[in-house]
Amino acid sequence: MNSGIQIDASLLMQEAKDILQKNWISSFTKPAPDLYPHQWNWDSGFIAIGYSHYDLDRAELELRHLFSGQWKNGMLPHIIFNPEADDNYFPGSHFWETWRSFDVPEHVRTSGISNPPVHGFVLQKIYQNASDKARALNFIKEMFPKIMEMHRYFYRERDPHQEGLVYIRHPWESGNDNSPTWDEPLEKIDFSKVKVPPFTRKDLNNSHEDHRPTNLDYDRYIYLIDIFRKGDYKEDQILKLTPFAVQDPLFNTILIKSNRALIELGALIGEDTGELEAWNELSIQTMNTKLWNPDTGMYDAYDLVHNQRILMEASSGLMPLFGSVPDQQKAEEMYKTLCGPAFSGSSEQSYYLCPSFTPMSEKFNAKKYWRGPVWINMNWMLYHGLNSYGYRDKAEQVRSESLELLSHYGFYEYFDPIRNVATEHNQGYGSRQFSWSAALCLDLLDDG
Ligand code: 2M8
Repeated sequence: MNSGIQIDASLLMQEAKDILQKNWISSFTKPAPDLYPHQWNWDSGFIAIGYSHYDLDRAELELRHLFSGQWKNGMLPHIIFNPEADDNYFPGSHFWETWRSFDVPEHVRTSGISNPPVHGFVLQKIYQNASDKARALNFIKEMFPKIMEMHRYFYRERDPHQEGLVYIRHPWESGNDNSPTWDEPLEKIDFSKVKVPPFTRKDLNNSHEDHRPTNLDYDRYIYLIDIFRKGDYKEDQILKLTPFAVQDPLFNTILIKSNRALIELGALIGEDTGELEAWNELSIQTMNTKLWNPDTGMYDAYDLVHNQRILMEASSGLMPLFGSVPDQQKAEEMYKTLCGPAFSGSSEQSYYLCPSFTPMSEKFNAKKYWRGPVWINMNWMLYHGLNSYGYRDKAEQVRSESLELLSHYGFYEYFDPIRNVATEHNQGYGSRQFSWSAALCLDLLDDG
């Protein structure tokens, strides 16, 4: 380990498996014991990667249960509700009024938005880790068409200019829910002119308010859901009504990475992959022409409603490394950004890699959710991205610091990036026993 910290890998592995077992409820895994009582879309993808190291059954069940909530138009919702816990989380299934859409599945309750499409590369990971390749191949055959339908949905319904970049229509779709990246478009909503339906938050029953979004953030989240309800979940209607439609470099990177994985898996099972190749060519090209920012050495986001770039100061602007989007020259610029003061700090103030938002910004908050803390899933993607461009030492630093955080402070949802504060505080933030921290720990340990 670069840090010189000794890690007991077998103990960590056992703890990680215990957490997944604790959060498992009959056919899927909750992200956390209390705060998140349902099945979450991208969480389950990362969780399945963890299971694939020791329990192929569970990995398969996790994805199967997730896709039982897929809509008829291909959309995979960000939450598949657990009917037994519907009262424990807001917004619960009824609030979404998804019955307004003809596309909802018959017997499964879901939310009405999606999440980063991790499932293509997750499926590939499951195949790579499986000892029973014949069985894993059958699972690829089962999942491939469902994942393809989801990708078709994104390129058909969320790419109005047919430029290969899909938009998110709610911050929760990004997975980086409370990132300051979304502030600019959200601040344009004038609440003296619009009405937010009444609601009561429940997240603060299970988490510290300093670590969670503000009430104003929730007003914005709920206002957007009301627009989806008014638009009957029809994408063209919603696009006319919504103040929020953003092309996010992380979301598009994940789509590209999954396209690439499906191209390789498709070859294994004899599927035609021409559609995937055409999508990827256009997506990569437009990421580089429309979102690349040579001044920052990162990829920006783009606000489609107000037709303007959003200057990226979040680590998601570095994630295109994970999707092999930049050429080597751009990758070198990104590497310098990562190693510079914005994300690595200085000798006086050093950070755990990688803060989710640059501590140099006044919007940085070391404790609050996606506004600064280190997240294990983001580190996992960064680790793989750096490795693929040959930045092996930096990749190893990201891997070892992630394991250091987990073994030192526990399997928290997120961590303070400022080293001396983290040490003093001696724990992480958000929920304890967080499933994707445990699952990806297993994968990072396996790469050691
Ligand atoms: C967080 O998001 C949910 C809403 O979907 C919440 O705050 O209640 C995010 O960290 C998201 O990325 C994650 O998928 C979810 C469950 O872990 O929690």
